[in-house]
Amino acid sequence: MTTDTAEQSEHPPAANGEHILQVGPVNPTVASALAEEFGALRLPDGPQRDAFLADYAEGIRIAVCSGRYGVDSDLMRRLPNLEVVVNFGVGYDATDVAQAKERGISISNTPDVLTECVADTALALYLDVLRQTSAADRFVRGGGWESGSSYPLTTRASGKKVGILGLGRIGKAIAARLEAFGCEIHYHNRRPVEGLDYTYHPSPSELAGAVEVLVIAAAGGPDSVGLVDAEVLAELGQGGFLINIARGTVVDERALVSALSEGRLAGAGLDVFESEPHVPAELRQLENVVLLPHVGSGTRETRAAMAELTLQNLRSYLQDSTLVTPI
Ligand code: 8YV
Repeated sequence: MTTDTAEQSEHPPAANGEHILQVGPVNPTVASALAEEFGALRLPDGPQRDAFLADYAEGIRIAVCSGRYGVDSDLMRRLPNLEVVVNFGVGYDATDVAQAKERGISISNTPDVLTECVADTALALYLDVLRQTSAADRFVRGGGWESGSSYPLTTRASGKKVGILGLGRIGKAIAARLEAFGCEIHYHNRRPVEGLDYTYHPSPSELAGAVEVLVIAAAGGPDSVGLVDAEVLAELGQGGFLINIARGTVVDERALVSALSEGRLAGAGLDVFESEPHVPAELRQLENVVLLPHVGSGTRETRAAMAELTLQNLRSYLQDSTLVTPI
């Protein structure tokens, strides 16, 4: 970096001398605090990125990002003095965790504060897919009812056998809600969870074979890519339903689209997709599929709590190099 380049840069240095970088769009409260309180730099997209990094990469110690954009392998490699990634969201699969571990870079996320809202979203999808409330709403709006037709019968939602793939904080909150619906809870996790009266299955396909509805609540990242594949979907079977509020990458999306299009699965409720915001055209045409734009945690209350926790992590790191909620 030459002094000339730095002086001519359109990106001013961090006002308070701290070297904080905002990566990608973040929650508006976090974005305002980053700009106004912390004088953070904002990583540009496109062709300006290289020039920006040439000017500023060496000085960056802290990156703040959302679960969606993260600090990927390439960007992390280009930030030689990065110490910490402060992630807005419980999921941090968009960040290169392996490289972070290797280089001793810490990561924080926002667990707990979003558990209830994400679990509520799973239940909203569960009820909608089985009872077809969105499709029935379209039927009323489209004049189907007034024209004298009856809406077709749907599937009972109470008392089902439901499998939870990933019985962590969010998985447990989903299970607790389903218990209130009289459902029998089965699950698969890397290890059985102590002290819970749910039925454990040693693999995703054994779980899928034992239940009528499979709910994915497993963390994203390299360990869970394609965990729900064609074989798991075949086990779930023609009468089975799939709900995903976790990450699109946990499901083989092509296999899911084929199973739904060919009638080998009864329906699906999806808040997440493999390559967001892209949603396969085939899915949009299916009446037995409910599609949400990744809004699991998207309430005013929860997003405010996530923003607060993100900023607490940042302030704590700046104060004494500790994180409130490290991963
Ligand atoms: C977040 C999520 O809103 O927390 C997560 O992992 O998937 C969402 O609830 C999203 O990550 C924010 O970018």
